[in-house]
Amino acid sequence: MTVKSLLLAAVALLAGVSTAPAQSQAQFQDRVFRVSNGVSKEHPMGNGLAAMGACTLERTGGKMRIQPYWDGALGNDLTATQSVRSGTLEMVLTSTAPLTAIIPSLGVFDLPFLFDNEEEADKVLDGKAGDWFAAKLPAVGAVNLAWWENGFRHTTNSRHPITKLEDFQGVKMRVMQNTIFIDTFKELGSNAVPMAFSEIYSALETKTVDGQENPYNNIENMKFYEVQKYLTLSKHAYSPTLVLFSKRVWDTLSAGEQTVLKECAAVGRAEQRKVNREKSKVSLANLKANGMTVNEIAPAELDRIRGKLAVIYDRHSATIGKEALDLVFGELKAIRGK
Ligand code: TF8
Repeated sequence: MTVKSLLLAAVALLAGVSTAPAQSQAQFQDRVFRVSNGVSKEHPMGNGLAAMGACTLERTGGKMRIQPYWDGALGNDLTATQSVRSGTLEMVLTSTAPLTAIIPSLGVFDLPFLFDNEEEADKVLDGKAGDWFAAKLPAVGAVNLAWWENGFRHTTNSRHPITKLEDFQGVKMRVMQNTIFIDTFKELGSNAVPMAFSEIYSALETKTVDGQENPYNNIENMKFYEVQKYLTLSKHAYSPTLVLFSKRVWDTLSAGEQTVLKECAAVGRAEQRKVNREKSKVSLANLKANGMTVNEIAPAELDRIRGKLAVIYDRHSATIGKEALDLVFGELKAIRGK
């Protein structure tokens, strides 16, 4: 290199540094990403998407917009996921459970009483286990931008308070379209009816089913309290939420755009989880205020229920696969120290 070319390179470098914001924004195109949600806009998913959207706007000089659609307007968890996979929709927020027919290993998260608390879920999902599951998605046409949460699930019904194992007997329960959930409620003696989320309210109203199970925020958000009298704090499962982006669309984005989406999905995650947890307590109080009778299950009864459901782990371990099970249980062991 001559002295002159060295000087030129140095000047270019300096110029590059000083004009960095303008230059880096040149890598962003005007883009609108539609996001499908099964819930309505007051749900903490809305807070998460608002934070994510503000982040993408700010980072791209107003070029990349996140446009949420609510109340299943673009489909339910499963159908919107199919649209994302085929590239006709950019994004979906979905629970993992409806996707186990596509990725069976995700079924590990449906095992009853897997997580004890949110800290465990966060550590597993934000660590190497979460990364391992996310790495399964591109092969089926999706990129997971981050793990958000639907949350711990509880049981409602219109027949009677569920305080013991026998109370599940004969109750017609709507469950997610997922073999582990179907099997779990059958094992408890309920009549498990798989159904899309958007159909629950009218199924409860017409008594096609007696009950359903979902996090408090969803029970309030969907106004299930209008058609359900009893809420049992069963905390029997935790639903992670995938922030899925269409792989077909993803591959048309610049590396810079992809980075912004991933980083802003993490910003959204912090907000979504925070609000979800705060709002959860408020929702429980609101459900009571709206006339629901709320009961806990005594620890000894909960042990009986857990004992009865141990068989679910055995029956589904082959489908979930040893690698996924070892990974998640290994992480949980490390977290719990036993
Ligand atoms: C269910 C799920 C759904 C959520 C929601 C659409 O019961 O919990 O409520 O995935 O975000 O189907």
